[in-house]
Amino acid sequence: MEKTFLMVKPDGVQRGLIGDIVSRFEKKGFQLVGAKLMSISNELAEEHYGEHKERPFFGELVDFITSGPVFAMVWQGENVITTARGMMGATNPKDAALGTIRGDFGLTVGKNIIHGSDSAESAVREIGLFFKEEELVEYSKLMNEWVY
Ligand code: IDP
Repeated sequence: MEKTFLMVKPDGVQRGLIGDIVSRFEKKGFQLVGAKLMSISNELAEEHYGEHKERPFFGELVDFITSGPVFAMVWQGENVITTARGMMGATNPKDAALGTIRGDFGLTVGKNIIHGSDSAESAVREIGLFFKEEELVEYSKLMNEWVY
């Protein structure tokens, strides 16, 4: 089953949005297979956002993502990577549709509440960066027979 890495960023944690965000993915029918509240080191932040190293906002991005705890998660389900991106909304909350997480809760691109892997390759890479194999839980969920 497809898996993706999702993370409530420090602004979402501080604003008390973890519960709402988890609830949206649960209600959609996805299955949580790993989760933890954690601090991100500078080293991990630079690795995670490596593709943006040359961008002018890179320093700001690393400072922000290390500024407070994040809630890191792994979710699984059919098409979870693309569907979760849709549920998050556009990168800049001002362009994100209402009903999406960024559209409902955010105002600026620098504080856009949530991160989600953008491809199968990113999902594998990011899950590996944030979680050890033994932190992911394989279990069958009774709900699934009413989802699929
Ligand atoms: P994504 O998070 O929707 O995949 P990316 O383009 O991969 O978007 O950018 C990563 C993160 O970098 C964004 O979520 C946002 O927090 C931040 N970011 C993107 N563009 C800007 C900018 O112009 N200024 C400040 N932060 C930015």
